[in-house]
Amino acid sequence: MATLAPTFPWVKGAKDDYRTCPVLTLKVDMHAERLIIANAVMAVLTLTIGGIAALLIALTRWQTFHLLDATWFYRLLTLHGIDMLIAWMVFFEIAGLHFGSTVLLNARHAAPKLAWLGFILMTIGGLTANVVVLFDPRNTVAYTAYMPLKASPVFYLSYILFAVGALIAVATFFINIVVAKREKRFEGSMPLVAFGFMTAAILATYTLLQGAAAIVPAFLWSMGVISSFDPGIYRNFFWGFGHPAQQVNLAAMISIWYSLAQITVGIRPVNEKFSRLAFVLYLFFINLGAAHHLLGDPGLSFAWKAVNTSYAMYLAVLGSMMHAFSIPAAMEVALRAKGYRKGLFGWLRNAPWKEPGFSALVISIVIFGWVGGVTGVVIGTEQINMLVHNTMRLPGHFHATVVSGTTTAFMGLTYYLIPLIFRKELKLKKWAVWQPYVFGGGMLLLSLGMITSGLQGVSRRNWDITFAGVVPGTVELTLAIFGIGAILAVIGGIMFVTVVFVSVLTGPRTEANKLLLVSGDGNPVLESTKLTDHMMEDKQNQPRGAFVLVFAFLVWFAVYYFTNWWLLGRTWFIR
Ligand code: HEM
Ligand SMILES: [Cu+2]
Repeated sequence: MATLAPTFPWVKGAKDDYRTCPVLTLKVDMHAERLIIANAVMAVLTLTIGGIAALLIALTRWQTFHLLDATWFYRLLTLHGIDMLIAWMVFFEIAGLHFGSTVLLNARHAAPKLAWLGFILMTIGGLTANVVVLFDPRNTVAYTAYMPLKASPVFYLSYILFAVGALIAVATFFINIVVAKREKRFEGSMPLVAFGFMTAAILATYTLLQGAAAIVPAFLWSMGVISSFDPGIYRNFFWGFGHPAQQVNLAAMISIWYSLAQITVGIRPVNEKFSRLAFVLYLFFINLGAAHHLLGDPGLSFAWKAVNTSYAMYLAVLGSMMHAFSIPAAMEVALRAKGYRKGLFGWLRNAPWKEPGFSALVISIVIFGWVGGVTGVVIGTEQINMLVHNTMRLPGHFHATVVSGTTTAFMGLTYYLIPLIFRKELKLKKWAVWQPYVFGGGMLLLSLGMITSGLQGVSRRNWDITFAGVVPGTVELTLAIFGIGAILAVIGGIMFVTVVFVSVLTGPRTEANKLLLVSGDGNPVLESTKLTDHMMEDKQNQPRGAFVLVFAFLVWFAVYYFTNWWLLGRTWFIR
């Protein structure tokens, strides 16, 4: 970064266009700052609405309470899917893209007007979707809106507005990168975290275009302009959007893993090329995964399904495993370099467990990989999918990935955005220390409860499971585990939202003066633990513990995978 121009080209004389963050020692463009704040606020707001719906639908699926009637259950299920999976995730990611293409590159926001247009369209689209789902009974179609379920035209229009807004915002990411390169804000390849966000942005672009190919015809059909549209084609395009959208979440989450590991233990990636390659694998292979949503569909051949959901698809899984080794390994090296070298896991015992960014990171990695990743590969395998299709194992899987994994990581990062970008002191620090544990612990119970209920045949998206007669006692138990987990997770969610809003809405604006929130000696960690090449290569600092953990993971993976084949074998008795 030595040859950087001293100031932004356009700020000559104008003082209020950027500030220099004393902690990151990076320039923060004020347009970018306001955009990040606006998107983050909308993200937390939609998370709050989605969370209220979460509690109510969870207390309905927990058969002992069975709180809502059918209409309200499906209405709030729809709302929950939209606000959580679409609004909370995408608003937060757009905030991340604005951050990654400006602050991280020490560059300006080159297209703020366009970015605001994107934000406004997303906000109108998101709020409209909420209103029409709550007040128009035609729109209880779940967030997937599978044809031939017919929602009102405004429902589809709200999706289109949101998606166009998101596309515009993503376009500004690319504009920023090109301008930053031209203005020589960075040299050579961009920093790893920004590179990860770029992966997310590329995925987002074709994801949103495929979404349009599903939603636009559905919109026309709902208005009566076209008389029919093949539900199979709709599903194909819908998942061409819905599945890669999860990979946008994944790429964003992993970029945030690298940031949190850098912030909290000062890592340096053990091998940057290796990490970049892992991101590139997503770009090329993850789209194939979309086919795993169609495994129960008629009309597609076995061979088509099997090819698309395995082989090349596993190259994308390989990408995740590369990151899942590379980050813990880098954390181990960094902590060993600080002197925590005792035994295999001394580094882990001495890690900053009270720092919310660190605990959120570890919880996110562990539940994402050990629960979400492993169950996902099983669900996505053509043959064993038959054991699982449309049971509670599905939401069990993705509450481990997109919630315990992505949402926890986003929450962890938010704690640092408050001092660095909102420029507010973090309030209720004790709550923040506990929050990742309460949320993560609750989510783990919820996922395991859903997975074990699904194993016994409880279906997903089902208002009442008693219609078929008796419910076995073990289902009552697993649903209770799920329900208790849900309550804990909601408490964790309330803690998060409270910390954010109390911090942001009270107290004066102040420049941050340190990076760590609760642990550490107040020195910016990035400075105090700059890892030298010598430290990285020191034999004593090699990541032996992380290696053992990864090996244990692979064993668990194999056990779970083959157990499912064994279970499948037991469903037929061939004599
Ligand atoms: C306190 C936190 C949460 C709780 C208690 C919770 C609970 C639930 C429950 C009970 C269901 C219905 C399952 C079924 O009947 O099939 C559900 C569905 C779902 N949840 Fe969550 N959830 C939480 C957070 C989240 C978050 C943060 C996301 C996304 C980032 C998310 C994404 C989804 C999705 C996509 C569905 C499927 C909706 C559908 O089938 O249409 N959830 N959740
Ligand atoms: Cu998928």
